[in-house]
Amino acid sequence: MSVPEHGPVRLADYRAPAWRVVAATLEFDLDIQATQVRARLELRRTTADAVPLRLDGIGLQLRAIRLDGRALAPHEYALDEEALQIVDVPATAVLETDVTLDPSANSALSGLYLSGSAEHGFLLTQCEAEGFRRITYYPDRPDVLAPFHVTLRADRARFPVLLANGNPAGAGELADGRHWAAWDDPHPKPSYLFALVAGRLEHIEQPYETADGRAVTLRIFAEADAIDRCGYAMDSLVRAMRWDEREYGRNYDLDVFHIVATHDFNMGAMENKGLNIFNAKYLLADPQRSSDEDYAHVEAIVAHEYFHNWTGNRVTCRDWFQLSLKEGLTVYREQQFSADMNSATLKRIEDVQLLRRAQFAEDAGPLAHPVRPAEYSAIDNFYTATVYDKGAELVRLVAGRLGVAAWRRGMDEYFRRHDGQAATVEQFLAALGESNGIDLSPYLAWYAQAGTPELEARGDYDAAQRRYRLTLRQHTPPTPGQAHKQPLPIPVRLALLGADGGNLPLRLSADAAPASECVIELSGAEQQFDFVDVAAPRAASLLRGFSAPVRLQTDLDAADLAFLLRHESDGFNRWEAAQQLARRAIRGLLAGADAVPELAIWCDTLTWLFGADIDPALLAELLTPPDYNELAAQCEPLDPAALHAARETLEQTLAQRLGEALAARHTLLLRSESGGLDGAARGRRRLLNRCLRLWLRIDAELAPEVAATRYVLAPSMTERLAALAGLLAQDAPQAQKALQDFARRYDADAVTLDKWFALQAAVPRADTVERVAALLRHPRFSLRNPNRVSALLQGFAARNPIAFHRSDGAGYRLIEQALREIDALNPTTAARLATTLKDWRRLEPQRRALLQASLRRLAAADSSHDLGDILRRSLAD
Ligand code: B3K
Ligand code: ZN
Repeated sequence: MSVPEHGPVRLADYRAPAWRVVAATLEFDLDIQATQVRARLELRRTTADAVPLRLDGIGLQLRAIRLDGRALAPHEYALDEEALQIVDVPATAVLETDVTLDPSANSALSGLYLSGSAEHGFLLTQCEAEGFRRITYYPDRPDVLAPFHVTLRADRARFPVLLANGNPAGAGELADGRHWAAWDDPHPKPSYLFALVAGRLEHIEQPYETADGRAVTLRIFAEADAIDRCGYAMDSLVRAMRWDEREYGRNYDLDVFHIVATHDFNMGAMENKGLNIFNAKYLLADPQRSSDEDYAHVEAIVAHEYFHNWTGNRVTCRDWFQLSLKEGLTVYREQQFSADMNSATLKRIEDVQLLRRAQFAEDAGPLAHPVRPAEYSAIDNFYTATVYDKGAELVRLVAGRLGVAAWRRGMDEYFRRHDGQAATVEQFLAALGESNGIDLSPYLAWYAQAGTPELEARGDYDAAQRRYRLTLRQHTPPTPGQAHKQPLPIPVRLALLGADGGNLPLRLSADAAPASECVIELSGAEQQFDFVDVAAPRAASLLRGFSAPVRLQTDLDAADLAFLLRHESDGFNRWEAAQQLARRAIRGLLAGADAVPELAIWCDTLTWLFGADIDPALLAELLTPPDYNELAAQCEPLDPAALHAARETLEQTLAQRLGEALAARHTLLLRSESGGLDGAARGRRRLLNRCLRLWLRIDAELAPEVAATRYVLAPSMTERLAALAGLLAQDAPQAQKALQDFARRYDADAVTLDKWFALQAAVPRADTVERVAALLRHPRFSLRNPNRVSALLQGFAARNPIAFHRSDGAGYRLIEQALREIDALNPTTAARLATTLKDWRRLEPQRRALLQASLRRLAAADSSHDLGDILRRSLAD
């Protein structure tokens, strides 16, 4: 394995930049194979003493270099693979460089690259975190902020559209069929927010007036075959802009806001100032080709990137250790927005599902790290569920501690203090706390400590005293590099339910006003809370709304949980009661118990609820046991086949218990199904498809016939996918025909064809390994395209325990082989795929040895810095 050229980067080593960029002027002569970049940087030294000027730069061919107008001789500067250094530079200076680069050879998709073919594709950039240094020599760090003036020149016929950040600042014709366009971004920004796009693109546009009166033109650009699918993204953008004005008083700050869609992108989207770039799968939507989930993603991600304009761009991060300052906060803002636009309960359930299956799993394995890590070796590997999703939970803790009005006051103060700056987590907490006279510094410990706290709760009722005593205890298991953990402030939102299911009035002291719900905060390792003058509770409902990202263990028995499942008015905790019952049932099955009472109680209670008047979308979630990956993170030793089988037993038993009611409900819901996109229609469809999935388990005759018909007649992609996935999961005879039809229908549409690859990778059969191996050679498959790799290989490794964990190790070897090839093309994609191998240690001995051997072979070979970092940390003791 190639050793990193230098040791890890440490937060403790942070030093303010010695050189600032007062203004950056860039000129691009764009060409697919040979683009020339001329940079003119006005530099100012920040230190009293002379310090060499060091600029980052990777893979650039330096053609010319001038300091204050004078060409430098080779002995006056030093160049290595990563940097340009000039020792003798006056305290203010102008540096000009000319470099050449080849976008068509950039398969890593970082820096300036080509999307699509050389003949028809277009040029674009991705700079976060450290891509800008692949475009020109620059102090490529987030705390160097500068206004940018950018001129793009290119052949007009080949590149009719020329875009960069900021406002348009002129355009015109040049000789030889070339043209130019200039862009001015007046808002000082770090280089990671730089972007340009050039090519043949269509657009849609819409005028928008901000609450503070600025006229803005909103445009979405896409290639011709996709431009008619951008309308929903535009509507989502307008909703997000209005919402940010209303909820946070934030207005947009340029004359144009542009979004561009590409099929070749390493992640979901990128918030470049005024020029967001999107992975097409999170921007394009139409009723025939997009599922309800796709629509939700488009709305959420368009909003997320837009919200970054203030949380990320106007206030950016001092260094990459502070990444969660922008990401956790922006995820939280997006969660609030999506909750407001849709069902708040459902959104919370989905967010917690994701947190548990991705972040809790990360916290429980070798890649665990704090929301603000103390060191990193490859920063691209820290765009994780911990930084994003646990980071959002921490913002939620703080927002909850403050309450609605104080949160808004605190955020106003944060923007007032730090607009135009690169800030830290400490500054964020200080602004929020000081504007409200509250010390929020205890929450900083959450940012520094990895691992998921375990919270134990015990309730005791003293009838004579009418006192309910809640004892809370916390403990966080060790994580790599952090053996000892400290107690954290854990807010617990709770209610006590009486025998009739209603909330009992609660108070902690006799002179307090009683409330139906309250929040207590555990700050030490153990604490008792006495609720006084309270009637005997039937059950305590703790951690309502998931008020802290912890694993809760209560003294409730299965009957108590069933009671909560029937009566709890907090939708989230109602769902949580079902999850807890299911988790206990699975534990019982895995332990080989003869009788598993929780399984029967779970089924009985859900059957009762199935006939009750309950929101269809919530009911669909109640009927779904916890995700395999969430459960796996709790099992050691883990036998993937046994865990999968236990989860199957739950679904099968539930389906049998519901029996004919499934077909009846399915028929009823199908009658009202017409592909509508409103929330109610989406909720009904969720239940409709859940019913089909369960019904297919108990009826091998009629149910597959109905599914096959629904596949053909489906008015929406959600239905078509559900029918096909159900047929495939049951291995129904109709499945293959439908699969072939799907490929024919959507052959020309990359985003939808990805679903075809993903569906096959997810088929829970041992021979899916061979199927995936064959699909790797399919003419439509390419290891160069991150979406396709993710659909086929990430889907296989992360969501198909039966095939991936096949006991002969064939699944591991498949990923091992693919990783070698992907890493040579695109290290970011390889490193992400490699995280699916991290949990080898918790496996039962046979699989553990096989997976460890695959990891070791990979680690022994040459690999990229990014992949090497994941392998090294996964294998570390
Ligand atoms: N900020 C980008 C992610 C960049 C990832 C770089 N490896 C998208 C987002 O979080 O909005
Ligand atoms: Zn983000």
